Amino acid sequence: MRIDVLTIFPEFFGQVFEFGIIRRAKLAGLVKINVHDIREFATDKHRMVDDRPFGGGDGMVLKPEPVFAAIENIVGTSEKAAYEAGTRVVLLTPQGKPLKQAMAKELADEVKHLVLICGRYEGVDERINQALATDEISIGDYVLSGGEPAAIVLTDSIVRLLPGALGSETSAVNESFTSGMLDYPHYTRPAEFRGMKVPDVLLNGNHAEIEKWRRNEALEKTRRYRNDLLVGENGEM
Ligand code: 6GU
Repeated sequence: MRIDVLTIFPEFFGQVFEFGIIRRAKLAGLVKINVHDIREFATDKHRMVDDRPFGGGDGMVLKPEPVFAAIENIVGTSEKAAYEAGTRVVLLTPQGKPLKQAMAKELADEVKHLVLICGRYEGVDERINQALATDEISIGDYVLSGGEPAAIVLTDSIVRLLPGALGSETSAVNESFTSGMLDYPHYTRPAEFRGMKVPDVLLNGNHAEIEKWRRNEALEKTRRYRNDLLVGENGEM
């Protein structure tokens, strides 16, 4: 997979893709990640990337010209009907479709070239959504100052699902959200730490009992914090 990130704050991405699973995936050649400064594609003498909103209002709006130029340079066309199969241009915006594990999985499975446009929270010119974006994604119901943290979250959620990224010792099959539930509690040594004991069931080697305990803990945790995962948004079971 190739991932190109378009941002007005390229330095924001510093070393975020240089650790753990993402770093390993890069070194294994599973993904190549490039970060581009939108300002580099501005052709006016002040290299403007944003401007005041038509109709008035607070804040600045991301201008279309440099973003169209960047997409033409990176994808080869700014006509989304002409994108190659396997190319997706995602606009990160709080107005987007909420990111879920199934979405990350679909992108990991289907996409060869992923372009992430980091919006700014005041807004992006609507012609960017209209003409360029194949998808608009939000990472949750809260406001960020810009799409940059969302681009990092989305990249992480996808890259770790690329075949080979997790290594043979771990697998995404049984994790939280893939199973539709939160994870069960984990413990490691020591068996007693500052008076807090590891549950006996985990120490007695009865794997059927351990599985049962884990399933029950996961269910309890999910019921307490994320009952919506069990009953759905509309209350169905
Ligand atoms: Cl993608 N962008 C911004 N600015 N805020 C967000 C978001 C994205 N997702 C959740 N909040």
